[in-house]
Amino acid sequence: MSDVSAVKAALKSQVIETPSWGYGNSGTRFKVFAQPGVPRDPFEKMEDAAQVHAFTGVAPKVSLHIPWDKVADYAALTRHAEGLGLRIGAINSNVFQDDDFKLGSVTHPEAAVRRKATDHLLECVDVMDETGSPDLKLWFSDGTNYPGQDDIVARQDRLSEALTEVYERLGEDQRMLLEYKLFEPAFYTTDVPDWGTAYAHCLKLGPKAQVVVDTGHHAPGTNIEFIVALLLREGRLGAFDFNSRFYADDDLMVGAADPFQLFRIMHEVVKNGGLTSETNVNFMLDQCHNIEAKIPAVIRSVANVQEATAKALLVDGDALGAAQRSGDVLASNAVLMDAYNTDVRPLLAEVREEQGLGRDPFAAYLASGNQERIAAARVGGTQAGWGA
Ligand code: AOS
Ligand code: ZN
Ligand code: ZN
Repeated sequence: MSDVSAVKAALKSQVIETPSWGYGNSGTRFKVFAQPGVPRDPFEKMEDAAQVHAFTGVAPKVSLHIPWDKVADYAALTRHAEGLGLRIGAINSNVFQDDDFKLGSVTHPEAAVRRKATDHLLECVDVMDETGSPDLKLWFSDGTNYPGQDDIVARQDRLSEALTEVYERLGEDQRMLLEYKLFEPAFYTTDVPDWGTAYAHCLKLGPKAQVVVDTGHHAPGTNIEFIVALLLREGRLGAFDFNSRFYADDDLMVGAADPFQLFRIMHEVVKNGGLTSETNVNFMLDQCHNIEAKIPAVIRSVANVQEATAKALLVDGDALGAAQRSGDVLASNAVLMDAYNTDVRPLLAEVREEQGLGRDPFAAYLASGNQERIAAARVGGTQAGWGA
């Protein structure tokens, strides 16, 4: 796309969904470092998400995680979010923090445990009804640690049964987003380890089931943009869980470890129609800010996605197509690299100015005094955190 006004319009209409858990305390299994000013409940998490939206203009949606964001009155939480200019995004289920799920949740060998897990997923659909959320996001920690521990195919059958029951419960405008992850917490087999397994289940379920690509959930060296291109071609790319990784599921800020990979992913998204509202790809962040301040880290992440998107939008599609058709390997690669090497920060600064925002959302937030304000105001109570 070389028409600058079209590039700007595309950037203004992009929506990036932020995760409620990104605003809470988080850490590794070694230590959670508490930070001042962290939200004490889901209502305060909405206030922090609203700050990100206020300074970036492209983050009006927030993913919830049940039960971490369990409240007595979801209508009140939704009203609170709407009052702040937000809407509720994906509802993330949690079938990984209960003793009963030691050997699995929906794939557990015992029917009673599978029932409990499926009931939780159905409860998440109830929350969707109450909040107006369109997306049910499913991630299963299910798997085994030792060869012979359980029957691989029987576990797939149990998974399929549960997914079918939940799929049938979905309303007209609700969809199921199935996430895969190579390993962890299971170390030998994982029941949804890769896009192929997720895709096979989605195909069987029907058109309202789509795959989530969490960028941190692959083996090193995996060509993630190929997966993205293929899922888009099949109409089954439902969402991203953006983050970056150096080693495993690091959940670091998106674009921090490998901005070139993020660009390559966004190039496939742009080229294959993934930015359009018809395709309806949900651009979510799934990150934990263990040592850095949370709101500015989310702002930085949103800006990183915007920068990759802007570069992808600047790829000269005509020149690329011509070079590819003529078999000119170096010229086609050069077209892509020209876009990647463009400094898009001035363009994004203009876009923000046109939206009535500060040119640099990160600096504008730091200058706003909000960080000091919440640190002083949110004293007492229990700070919300990953897993709380
Ligand atoms: C876990 O590794 C996944 O990335 C899930 O998306 C998970 O539900 C999310 O990280 C919140 O815990
Ligand atoms: Zn994820
Ligand atoms: Zn993850």
